[in-house]
Amino acid sequence: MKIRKFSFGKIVDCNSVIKNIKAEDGKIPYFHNDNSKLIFKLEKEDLVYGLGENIRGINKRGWVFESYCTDDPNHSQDKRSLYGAHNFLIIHGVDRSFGVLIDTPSKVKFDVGYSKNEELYIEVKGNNYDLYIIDGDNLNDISREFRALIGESYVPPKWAFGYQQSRWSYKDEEEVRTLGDKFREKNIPIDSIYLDIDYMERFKNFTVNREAFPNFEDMVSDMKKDGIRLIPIIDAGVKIEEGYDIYEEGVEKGYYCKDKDGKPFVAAVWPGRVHFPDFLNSEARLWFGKKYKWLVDKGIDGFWNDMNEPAIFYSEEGLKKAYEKVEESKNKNLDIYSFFALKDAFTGLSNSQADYNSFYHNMDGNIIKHNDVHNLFGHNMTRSAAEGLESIDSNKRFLLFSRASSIGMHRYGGIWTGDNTSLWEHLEMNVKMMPNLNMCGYLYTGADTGGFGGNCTEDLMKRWFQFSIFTPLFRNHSAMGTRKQEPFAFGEETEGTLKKLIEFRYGFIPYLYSEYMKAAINNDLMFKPLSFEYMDETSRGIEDQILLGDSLMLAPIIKQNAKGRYVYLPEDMLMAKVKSLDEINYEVMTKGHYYIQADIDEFIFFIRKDKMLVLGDSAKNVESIKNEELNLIAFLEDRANYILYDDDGMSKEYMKGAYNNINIEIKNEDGDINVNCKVEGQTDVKKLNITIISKNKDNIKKSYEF
Ligand code: MIG
Repeated sequence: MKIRKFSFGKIVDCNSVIKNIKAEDGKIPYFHNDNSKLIFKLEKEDLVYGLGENIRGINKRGWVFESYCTDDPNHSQDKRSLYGAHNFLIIHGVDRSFGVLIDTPSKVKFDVGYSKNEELYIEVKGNNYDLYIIDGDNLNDISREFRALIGESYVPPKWAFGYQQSRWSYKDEEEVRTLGDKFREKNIPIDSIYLDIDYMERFKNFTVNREAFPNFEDMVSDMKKDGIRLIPIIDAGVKIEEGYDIYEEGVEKGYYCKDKDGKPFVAAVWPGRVHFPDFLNSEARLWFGKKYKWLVDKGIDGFWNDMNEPAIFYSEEGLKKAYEKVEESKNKNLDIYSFFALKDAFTGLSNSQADYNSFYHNMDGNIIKHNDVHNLFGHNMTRSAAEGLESIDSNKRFLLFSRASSIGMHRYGGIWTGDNTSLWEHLEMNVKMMPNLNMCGYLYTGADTGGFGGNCTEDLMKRWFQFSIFTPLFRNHSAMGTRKQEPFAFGEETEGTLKKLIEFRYGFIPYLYSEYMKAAINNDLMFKPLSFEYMDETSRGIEDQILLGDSLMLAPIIKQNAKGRYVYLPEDMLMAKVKSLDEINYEVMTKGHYYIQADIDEFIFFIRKDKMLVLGDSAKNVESIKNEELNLIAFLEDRANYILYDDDGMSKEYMKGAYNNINIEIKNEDGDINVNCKVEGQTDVKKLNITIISKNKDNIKKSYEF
């Protein structure tokens, strides 16, 4: 048995796993347990992976984390929680490795060698959880088993792999249209532009501010004709306003979370006072989900769900107490304690435990205090959207991603990694987070490129682009009041570089999409730590180089003013040094340690031994990419194999096998190079231009026609 389950208490089904595994009695393997506390003795060499969206390294050792969906824009290393609650770990020892899922809706503490260096200590608040232990032959196997347990990852439409431009906010129709035109005039590829909260009428979900967007529908359709989709934001709070149909309907039907007296709970967020739809109630969830139709009918194909931790600026109760504190403090000589108590009465208003303890869900008849199921809220908001969209068009892939999440939400949508800042550390965090997000099922994910808060510099923007061109969600987003960071916001020279990087991204989509889809279908990782493929000690310790898909190793430059970087090659590899899609220099490198130069307008990545990369052309958007001719670069020693996946990119027919695979095999048989391609299904590809690069040999060019 690869997966074993043990149950403790348990109040609700978290919707995280899709397999029904019988809980065992008896001793838990690996752990010493004492009710809600699990203790595992760490060996010096053990690595601990997982915890999805989180601060610090790929290896989580040396810090304490708390799974508790939190709206905190300061993603600094001293924090314990971000927006997601991803309670999955892989412990990777020298002679034994295993996975652990703590399936619970409440707060979990993961002390990964923080209190005691050699101890992993897990504590579940409330002591209600299912513990799953996942064994496997190796790390890939463990990860795959776990992913099979939690179900297949969400698949977005193919256009969602294009470049996406966002800002809080492009505030009116003219600004949005002008922005789109600018990309087209400058021939910078783009697939979508985001609409942040100001497109709504006074921040009400499923409304449009008609003063700013008088011809919303025309704008959506004109821009879509030009290959640019508009992606509106949806927030978790529903504004309390007489005459607003959604507010009124929800109250009438009893679909909002309730306070202790059974009245709809009042919180305050952007629009001022709001109610929270009870996403944990199946009727309320479907009700809200179906509201997305209002925008779908206006031509909208994608959404981002925000503030669904849920974020609470303040509650009536909290504000009342703060005012009382003011009254009490008036005319007093405030000393260090009383002054800070006064200040904290306000700074502590947001996202307070008191508020999370003061409202209730009706989980299909079961009344539960919010804080006991806190981590399921964002998950179920996005599930609501996915179920609603499914009811609107069951065969269409919509773009959908969320800020808050927990294990299992990856079946409904992706996530973005929230309000980061324009800091080099946050680029580094973006790199390190990718493998752990993938392990927890989140494949469609990426960070706010360039940083959300703070002011981005030109060099950070370039380096960040050089990494984000590899992440499925490639979105440039920034906050109100910060320096503008569209590709043309910095001046011509930077614009030229960013444009080339976006063009590279479009050329990279055949490989990226192929790897994404195979990872989704086979429950594999797209981004992996080196240790998943290389067993040597050095590889186990590397955190700033990661594998992408079957063929590549990335080594992004993430330090300011760096003219290059150190790279470790666990085996011979083919380095690609890129200036643009048409200017890539390949060089075979022997295994070992290097310092590689790559100035600010260049980046590097590596093709692994006996592996290949497929590149296409750039285009103005994904749907206009013609993949009739593709370039294939192979680093060949003996024999290389690659499966190039493709499908219609818009429907769910791939689930029924409607996709095409080109099975490419290149063999070196005593100096004779043989290329073989087998096509499954119908491919648009007519020709492969193949470059075969081997150590100490001249490059060989071949073409293969279908
Ligand atoms: O922080 O809607 O993370 O992407 O631009 C304010 C405004 C609320 C938080 C999201 C951010 C978005 C912003 N929202």
